[in-house]
Amino acid sequence: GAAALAGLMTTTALAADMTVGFSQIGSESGWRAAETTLTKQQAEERGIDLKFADAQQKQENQIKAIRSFIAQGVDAILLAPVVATGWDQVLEEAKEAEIPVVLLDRTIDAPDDLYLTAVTSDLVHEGNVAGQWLADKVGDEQCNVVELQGTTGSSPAIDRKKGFEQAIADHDNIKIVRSQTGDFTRTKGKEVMESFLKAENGGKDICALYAHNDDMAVGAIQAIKEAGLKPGEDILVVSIDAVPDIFQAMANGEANATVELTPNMAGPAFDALEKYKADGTEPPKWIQTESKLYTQADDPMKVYEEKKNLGY
Ligand code: GZL
Repeated sequence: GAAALAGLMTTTALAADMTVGFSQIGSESGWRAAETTLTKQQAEERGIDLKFADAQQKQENQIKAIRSFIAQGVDAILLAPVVATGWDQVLEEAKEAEIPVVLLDRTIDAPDDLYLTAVTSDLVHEGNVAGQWLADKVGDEQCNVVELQGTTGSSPAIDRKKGFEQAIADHDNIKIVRSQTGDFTRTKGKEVMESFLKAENGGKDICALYAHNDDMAVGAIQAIKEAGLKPGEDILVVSIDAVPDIFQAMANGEANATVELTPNMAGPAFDALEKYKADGTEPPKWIQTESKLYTQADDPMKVYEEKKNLGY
């Protein structure tokens, strides 16, 4: 009768109107901004009520946001964890409240019963692909590398460093001579690259830059040009993310290679959450996204145009 129909309607409406709290790191890079755009688009398309909180890259703000989502009684939480440690307490509180947490694009050092799943690329593999590209490029020539690390203590900074070092381990001619964090931003990437150039004979002793993301590489390219050197030639440039601007740089001959990271982490995350909510299916603890190497040989301006339609 009418009561049953009303009940059915309510259930259907409830399932469609999942409320999800999203604790986002900030907008430190073009990639992160695209991830936010796509997450909001996906929520809109799926009729998910998204509560968005930007932490300005501060863990304490992320913890506050998670506590607020718990107080609001959201159905699920998305967390892009700025660093890998310090989450156990607040994730225990979410577990107590029976609110599933899905990690986006970074992992954490915590028991895996504290989150439903992690949607990330293989961050070690990305570093590996970057290191392997450089090894293939320089052959047996001596190559002193400077490294711009991501945010200190974040899983991408730790894993991308590890992967790169693995790839160059048996190439004695390739050496990382300077390594410092540029916090994934253009500004800091430029600043730190300026100090590397000064410290390395005006950059003449630097063969290559490995940046943990394209934004730091783009900042560094500016610094290399201001030092009177040719990025992409005098100093090879390899980085990760595959944001549009790195393809512009490749087209200009100022960058050489990048490893693609998809900004669409929310699609797999929402799929897993909807299924979990509908029938309790537990997803695997890791949902891995694909990585792909792009070089100057891959028609950079065509890729630039394609990327422009992808939330960037
Ligand atoms: C990696 C992601 C990184 C991007 C950067 O999965 O966490 O954070 O590579 C962003 O652009 O700052």
